[in-house]
Amino acid sequence: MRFTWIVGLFTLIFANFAHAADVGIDNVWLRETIPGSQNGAAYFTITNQHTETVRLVGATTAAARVVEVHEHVMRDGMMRMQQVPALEIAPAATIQLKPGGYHLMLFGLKKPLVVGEQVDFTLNFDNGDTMLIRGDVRAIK
Ligand SMILES: [Cu+2]
Repeated sequence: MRFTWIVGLFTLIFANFAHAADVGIDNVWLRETIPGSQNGAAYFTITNQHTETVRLVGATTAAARVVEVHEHVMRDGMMRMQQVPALEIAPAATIQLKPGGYHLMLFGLKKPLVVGEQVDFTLNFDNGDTMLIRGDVRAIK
């Protein structure tokens, strides 16, 4: 029982190290929660150091009920958000998730996000790889 748990832990750590060599994540942050809002957004910079295209298809966090990859698009003269089924990062490419662009959308926050807190996410890629990342909650400017 205990042995199994330890092997599982090592597998998890190894998987993350193995993946970290291929995908670089920098500057993970979230917006502090606007009073009354149940939703949030997370941003980071993702770099593909792999020789093949990497596709980010989703994420999970204990901090929210649902996480989706979103983009902003102009439609009928209005800026709107919509889900991106897969965020494609070409080999050697870097994509910045930022306000007004791509972001992780958090629906159904368990509690308001307060400046200085940290939030963990598991990123899910289309090949079944996962990656743990941690972000800081920052003030809205
Ligand atoms: Cu959104």
